[in-house]
Amino acid sequence: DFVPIRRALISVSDKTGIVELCAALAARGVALVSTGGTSKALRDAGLPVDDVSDLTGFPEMMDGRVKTLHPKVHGGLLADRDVPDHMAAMAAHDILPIDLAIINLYPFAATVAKGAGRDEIIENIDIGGPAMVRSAAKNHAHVAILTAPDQYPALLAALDAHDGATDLALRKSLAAAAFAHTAAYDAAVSGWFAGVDQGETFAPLRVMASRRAAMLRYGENPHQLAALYVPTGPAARGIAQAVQVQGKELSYNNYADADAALELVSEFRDGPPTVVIVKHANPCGVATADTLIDAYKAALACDSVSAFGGIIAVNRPLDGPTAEAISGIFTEVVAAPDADDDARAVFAKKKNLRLLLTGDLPDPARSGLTTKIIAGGVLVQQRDNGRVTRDQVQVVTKRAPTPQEFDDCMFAWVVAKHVKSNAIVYAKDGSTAGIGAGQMNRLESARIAAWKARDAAAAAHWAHPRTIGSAVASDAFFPFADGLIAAAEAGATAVIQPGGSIRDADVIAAADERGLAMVFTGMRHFRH
Ligand code: 93A
Repeated sequence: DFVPIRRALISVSDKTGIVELCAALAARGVALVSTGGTSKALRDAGLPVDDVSDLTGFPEMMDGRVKTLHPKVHGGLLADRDVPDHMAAMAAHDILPIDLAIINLYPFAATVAKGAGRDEIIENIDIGGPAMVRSAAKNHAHVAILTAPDQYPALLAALDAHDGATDLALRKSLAAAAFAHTAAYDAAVSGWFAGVDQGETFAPLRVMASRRAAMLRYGENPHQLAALYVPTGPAARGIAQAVQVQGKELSYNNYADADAALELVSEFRDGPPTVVIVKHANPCGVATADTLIDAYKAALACDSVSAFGGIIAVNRPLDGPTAEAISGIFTEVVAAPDADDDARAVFAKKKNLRLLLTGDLPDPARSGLTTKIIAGGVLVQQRDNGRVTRDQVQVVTKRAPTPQEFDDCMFAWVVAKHVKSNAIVYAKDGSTAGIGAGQMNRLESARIAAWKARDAAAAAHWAHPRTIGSAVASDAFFPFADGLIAAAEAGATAVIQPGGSIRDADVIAAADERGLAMVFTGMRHFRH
């Protein structure tokens, strides 16, 4: 089961850690054979290395398209050392055994992601690399295959443990990772071919490679197994890439809710300090203010009952006072671009609270795909990066919104995009006043949101619910006037909605009768 490493073939595009690894191998007396750019990197570092072209007797040719596709390479990787016939073939053709292959592939996904032209993308389809990866992985009984820098330490540890040899269990797990790597690679290539003619970038599919999977404690419920898969492409940035600074292990639901919170707060990436509190994938309070702590207080006031055990995302580095305020109630997760020392010290006292640092917030307008598994298939769509600017909305009532109403309309509209349909969001002075989520009809969402606003007012000892004088957003058109009338009865004075119902005239008339100002966006934001 133990294979001493005598000769390694190295051909890597991502040269991270390669010099250090090869230095360690050379120190153990391993002979190094390598392709052009990799050879140069090793030689520049003062390591002894043979060129693959000396091994094959052929120069690297055709712009590198043909450099390792040769029996001396594949024979050395594929020969079954236990089969006399294979050994005889090696001897007859002067083929040297290769015990270790270190290969990573041309950066196809990154080339697509950076917006390269067709020719450059095609040149970045690696052929020789995957062939070697597959040869070595197939022959894992005798050959170890490394396909990612994060695997290098495990190899060196095995060599230390087994007197310069690899063990079968390691080689087998590396082979599994290797085939996952080539499968993901080919999926990215085929996705590009499938999408390119429609002018679509399917690179964001960045198919998941299983070596980047992490098992979670369990799924949505304890009887469900679950894992987090992280795309291997370089462009990925989201909650899955956040750095956890402290706290318990993140659960499946934590990830889902933190994602919802981060996606929503990112909409305010370039806006004033903003805080989002999420429960069960829906925001229960969102607010903007001059300071983060004021934004937190306003967001909390929207629905302080639901905020218990909430997931919070903010669009500014966390400061001590805000962290202190957040610590006032039980909070599961806080996601922030960064946190200062004071904030970290405050949270350090809350051992269970997970603090996630995201770095710069993701671009809310970025393209990408979202998927939903249905029985027997997968639905794939472009992510909802639709945005409406002020000059794109159309006033449809006699009265136009006041500047404050307009601000609140735009704010409520962005929040509504992140609330499960049917979504109704009341907002006043840059914070949500009531959120109605996930109801099967729009009227109920409007009523629930108003009812929650009344509860919030009672809890905070306000004279009136904050829906009085608010703007209300509806994620899709009002099919009847009843939903709008319910919002007016709750005290809303301005409305933002897509429009487009066959009964728009009724809805506009109901708004005019009550002196409401209403704007149409022409864009809907269903979220299921
Ligand atoms: O163009 S290829 O498909 N043809 C080959 O024969 C080949 N052999 C290795 N690409 C090939 N490679 C790839 O070159 C490897 O997968 C690796 O990504 C890259 C390393 O090239 P260099 O050592 O010149 O930097």
